Amino acid sequence: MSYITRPATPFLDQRPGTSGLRKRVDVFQQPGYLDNFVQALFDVLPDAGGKTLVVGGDGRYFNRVAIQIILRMAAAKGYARVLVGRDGILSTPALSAVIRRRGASGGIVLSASHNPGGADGDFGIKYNIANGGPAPEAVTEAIYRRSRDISMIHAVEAADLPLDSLGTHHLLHTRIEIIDPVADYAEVLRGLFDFDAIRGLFQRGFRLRLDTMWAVGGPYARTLLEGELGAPPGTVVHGQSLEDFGGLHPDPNPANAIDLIEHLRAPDAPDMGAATDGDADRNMIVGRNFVVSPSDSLAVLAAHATRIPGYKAGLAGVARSMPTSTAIDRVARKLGIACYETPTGWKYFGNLLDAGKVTLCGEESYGTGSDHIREKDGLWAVLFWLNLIAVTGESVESLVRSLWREHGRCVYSRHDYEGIPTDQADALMRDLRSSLPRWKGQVLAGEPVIIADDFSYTDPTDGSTSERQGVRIVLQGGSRVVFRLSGTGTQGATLRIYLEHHEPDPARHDLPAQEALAPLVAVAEHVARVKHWTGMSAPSVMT
Ligand code: VG1
Ligand code: CO
Repeated sequence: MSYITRPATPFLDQRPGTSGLRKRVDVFQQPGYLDNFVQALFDVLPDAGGKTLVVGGDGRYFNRVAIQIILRMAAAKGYARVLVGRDGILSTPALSAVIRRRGASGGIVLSASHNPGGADGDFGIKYNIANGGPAPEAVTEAIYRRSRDISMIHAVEAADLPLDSLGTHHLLHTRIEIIDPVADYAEVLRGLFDFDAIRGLFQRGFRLRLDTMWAVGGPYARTLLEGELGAPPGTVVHGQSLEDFGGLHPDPNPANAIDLIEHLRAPDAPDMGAATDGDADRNMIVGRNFVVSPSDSLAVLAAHATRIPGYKAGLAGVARSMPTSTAIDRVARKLGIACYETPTGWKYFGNLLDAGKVTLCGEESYGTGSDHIREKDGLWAVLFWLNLIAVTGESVESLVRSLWREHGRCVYSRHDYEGIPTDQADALMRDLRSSLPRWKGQVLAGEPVIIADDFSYTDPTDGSTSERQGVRIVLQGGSRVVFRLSGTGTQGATLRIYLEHHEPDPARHDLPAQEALAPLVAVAEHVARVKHWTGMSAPSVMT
């Protein structure tokens, strides 16, 4: 075994987006593409002597190839120890848990999360720092800058390591440990929830259907729910991790988890349904014939948190991404705690969590989490709901309806326009931004516009700022339309339009969301000329 150095030519498109670098698999398969990005990462990190790195992924196509490349490069970087999930598997929340519990200096997640997998799908890579959370923008930008002038790749020359059984190997001076991908994570969850209460729920015949969408959540859910919590076998469906996620789109929303929605609509529906995404950090919660909006889910969890052992001391504060509904703000006001509004992406929650300013946080995109790790966590959310149902005896639907009764309903929807030519999407945003001064004070949908701006965020802990994080049109009554371009897609651009309307009147809580939001859809079209710029007459996906 020896060190080798190879010349490299930069790829100029390696700027990480909302959550790491995501590209089509064939882009990652270009010789040197992954190596360059990893070298850029290692070049910006300090010396690795004596340090531990964690590596794992969601098991999608190219995961195993990527891990072998990374291990050979990590050895050249000089890590003392690299921890790898067996079979190269670590869900995003599990990786975060391993980093924190084992005192690692960071970790590499191989995942394109909710993006489709397989040879024709997407691949991705993300770096997490010592707190277990996604690297902040300053780090990802430094990696990008470095990637543009990479000239050398450093690796060791060695054969592939067997990843399929627990054990220890050496690559020159680096100790490679193949670890159980579930153990550390399971231990963290055991410390938060009342497992006896959840066990009792299943003993009383409670039925859950958890759809892990052929993705990495399966092994975690089976071990904990069917193994430890006594849920009957068959509770976890689509539980085998497949490299192509069965050809489906592992995004837990009503459009992609249609099979789950149908089961929860059936006459013999289970009591609760849930789904997790490609890397198991997202969750969708469904009651009998009742889909829970992610923003409402976050608010329900916050409202009842003190009934859960891990949160019985109360919440320090909460945080949501800007486009996420204000349901959580209303709960926070009642609890007398702070509610922070951050840009989209989990990386912005890390500092708030580290500083002890917030305990729970979430996003409208089916992401919820807490200070137990530094990533959103799909199975955590499912256990939180189960624990809540076990101690309150209420159903999913009644928990959400109580929230609405108390605070009004934040009717919410996201409209995505996918696959727009990038220059047209950019033109739409440019045009919209330049029109902003025009809207303030005008009456739209019968109400004056009180805010028309481009969201910018100053981190209260380190003062770093992030600008141009989404255009907001806010009406006097609090209704909002938000526009931003996705930072996780790999083909063309995706325009996301977020719509929120607060409805205090319980008699109107059952109006279909799209109907209640129609006036705001008209506002969106009026201010952004969506049809003109996208050439599309309707969104590709509405969630
Ligand atoms: C999307 C979501 C965002 C989420 C991100 C990563 O980003 O909107 O809320 O944090 O995906 O989630 P964007 O830029 O496409 O809107 V995951 O589970 O795909 O890592
Ligand atoms: Co994900």
